[in-house]
Amino acid sequence: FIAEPKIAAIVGCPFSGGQAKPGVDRGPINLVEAGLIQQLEGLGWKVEFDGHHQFEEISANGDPPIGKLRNPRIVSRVSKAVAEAVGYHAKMGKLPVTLGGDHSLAMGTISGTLDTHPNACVVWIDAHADINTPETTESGNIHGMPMSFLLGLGEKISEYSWIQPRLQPSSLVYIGLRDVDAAEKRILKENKIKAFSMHEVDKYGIGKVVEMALDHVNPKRDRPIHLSFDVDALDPSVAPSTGTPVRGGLTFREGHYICEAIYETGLLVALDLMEVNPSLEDAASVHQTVAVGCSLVRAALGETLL
Ligand code: B3U
Ligand code: MN
Ligand code: MN
Repeated sequence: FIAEPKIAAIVGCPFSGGQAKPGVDRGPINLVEAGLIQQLEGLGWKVEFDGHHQFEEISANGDPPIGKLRNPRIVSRVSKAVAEAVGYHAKMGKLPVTLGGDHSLAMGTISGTLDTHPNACVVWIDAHADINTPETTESGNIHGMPMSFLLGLGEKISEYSWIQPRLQPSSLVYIGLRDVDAAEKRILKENKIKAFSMHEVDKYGIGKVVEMALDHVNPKRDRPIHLSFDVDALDPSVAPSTGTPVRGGLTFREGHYICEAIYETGLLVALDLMEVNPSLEDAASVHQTVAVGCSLVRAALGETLL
């Protein structure tokens, strides 16, 4: 699906409005400053990056809550801009690599992918399911809800009517879950959404889990893949600087294995790396988390040991 020579388009998204902790907007800036672009060029990719998005221009006059949703207009408008950017790069045959920023941005990235690749499936790597609806959310944080908007679940909010709910529940698979709200568990069951929690990673091993995940969403290995990686899927000992760390996560190698295995399919059409927050924890933790983030992206773009 990606034309040769392979071109990656970096979509830097300094945005934190989908959750409450400041600093996650610095994630993409730190990832690029750490040398991510040169590292990808070192793998043989042509890399396009013309600066981070300037979301400051998107405003919404105080943006009071809609129901329980916090910052609902800004989050919607930013994601819409991201959908257009990702969709454009994908149409040009490039691989959009979106650097977050919080995971609400995936409403945009996945919408953009589906504009160009309507048959794409989504592999979502996260400690959380991010599938609360406007009714079920307890936090009001929209980074905990992008999947429900993309699937068309829950109450319709007119501000979000630009999102076409085109993703089928059978086209989504999760790996890494370990902090899922009761209402989210119900939503996963009702919609028969396939999820491999850390329990399954322990039971089967990551190799088997990725194979089973792909067998579910991509049995013939012929569908484009959107990989959305929330860095909090990794154990906090591996990626400490993130807004909602949950112990018992993926090891360094398990996280990388997922990226390598998706790359090996040759079907990757879009990648998100989300929720790196360089303002959390000490300098060494920040350095470690940013380095791991760069390394996951390299793994998904073909860095191998041999
Ligand atoms: N499920 C909770 C917590 C959460 C979701 N995503 C993150 N945290 N990062 C919520 O707020 O919806
Ligand atoms: Mn997430
Ligand atoms: Mn998460």
